[in-house]
Order: sequence, then C-alpha cells, then structure tokens
Amino acid sequence: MAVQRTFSIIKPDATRRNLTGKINALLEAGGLRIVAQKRIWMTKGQAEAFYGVHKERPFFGSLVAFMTSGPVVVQVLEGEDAVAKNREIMGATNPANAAEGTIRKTFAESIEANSAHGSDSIENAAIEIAYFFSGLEIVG
Ligand code: IDP
Ligand code: MG
Repeated sequence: MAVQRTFSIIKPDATRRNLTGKINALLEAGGLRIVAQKRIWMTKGQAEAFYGVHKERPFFGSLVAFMTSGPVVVQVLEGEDAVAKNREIMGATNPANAAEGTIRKTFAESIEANSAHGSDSIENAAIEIAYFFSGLEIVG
C-alpha cells in the first residue's frame, strides 16, 4: 500500500462540543498525520457544492443546514492507505452501525450529526483537498 492523502472534516456537532483534540488524537493514533488543518465556517454555497453529489437525496437541505450551523475543521491527512484508513477510524455513517472505538461510535450524535467526514476514494480525496487547500498550505 502506498502513502496517500485524504480529506477530513471535523463537523459542527464536534467543534461545538470542543472535541477537535480528541478526534485528532484518534486520527493520529490510527497512523495518520495531519499535514494541513484550518478552522472555517462554511457558507451555504460552499456546503452545497461540497455535497453536490447528494443533492437529490432527501436529507440534502438538512445536511447543508447542519454543516453551516457552526465552524468546522478541514484537514488533509497523510499515511499508508490513508483513504481507507480514515474511513476505518471514522466508522460507519450511522453511529448505530459503527464499530467500537471509532470516531462516530464514540462521538456522533446522529446519522446526520456524525462528527466527521472522510473522502471515499483517492480521486474524490484529490478533488476535496483542492477545494479547501492550496498546495502551499499542505506540509507533509
Ligand atoms: P459518509 O459521510 O459516511 O461518506 P454519505 O453517504 O456520503 O456518508 O453521506 C454524507 C453525509 O450525509 C453523512 O456523513 C451524514 O452527515 C449525512 N447523511 C447520510 N445519510 C443520511 C441520512 O439518511 N439522514 C441524514 N443525514 C444523512
Ligand atoms: Mg461520503
């Protein structure tokens, strides 16, 4: 497996409860390095574009409202097999189905307010990283 980069978001439910450090500790303990990170408050337009793939889903409007309800921490994570590794550390979308010790099992409030985002493929990771970060902001 090769060293990869993936894109991560610590979602508003987690920043609201001051969980950034605890989530970062799980990412780092899982072998991922945070090579870029910033705290932002997404606009409606930014959230709609980021989640554009879900625009026909019934939860789209609610998801955009949630993702713009407070600050988020956007991150680039680097490590061996980083895309799949981060999905493993996050756990299943619905915290009720997430494995013990995962971010979502430990911290998520609901299937929507599930504390973390992680890219689902290497291709999408590259697109999502480029949406939020310039190359100069990523220090490997
Ligand atoms: P993922 O974040 O595990 O990749 P996706 O299916 O890509 O899951 O969904 C994106 C986000 O949309 C989820 O993380 C969650 O916040 C929200 N979401 C997904 N499914 C539902 C649902 O059935 N109801 C409400 N929100 C949902
Ligand atoms: Mg997804």
